[in-house]
Amino acid sequence: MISKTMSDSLTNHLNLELFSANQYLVMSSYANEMGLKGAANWFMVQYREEMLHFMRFYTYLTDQGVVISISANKDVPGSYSSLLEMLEKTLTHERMITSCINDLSEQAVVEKDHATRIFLQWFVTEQIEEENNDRDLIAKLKLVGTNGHGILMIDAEMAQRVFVIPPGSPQAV
Ligand code: OFO
Repeated sequence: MISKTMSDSLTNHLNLELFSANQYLVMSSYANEMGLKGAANWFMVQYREEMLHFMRFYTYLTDQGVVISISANKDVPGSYSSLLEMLEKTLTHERMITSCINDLSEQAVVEKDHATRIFLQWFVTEQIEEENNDRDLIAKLKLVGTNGHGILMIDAEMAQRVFVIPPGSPQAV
């Protein structure tokens, strides 16, 4: 049993995960256009991870008997001056997501909704890794500045990222 306020909050967040996915899909396309195939791969993997996050919320809500609603997608930003800018925007966005997950967890505690609190635990941990990945790349990009060779080395590192479906994940990603 899940309250209406909790299911509304989770549905809002489900839509945010979809927005995240779309944002990273556009960034992948943008990086590709900049000639940064490794970064394009990195953002494509990020897109697929966000779709997995979306599906986690979808599955949890439907298992709880909630019919989900998808909000009209707000426009996804589509113009960036550099890879550094894309990653700085990514980190800012992920910090906002972390804050939303914390608010949802707090709401679950207040409502004594332990099923939702446990469901959200995976995301609490996941956000640490997400922010850490972004910070690491930003630090490296700041070190190389506008040096093309340095940026291409980071691009080559970003090419190594592989999409891995964590155990227990929902289907359909
Ligand atoms: Fe990028 O994080 Fe989803 O939750």
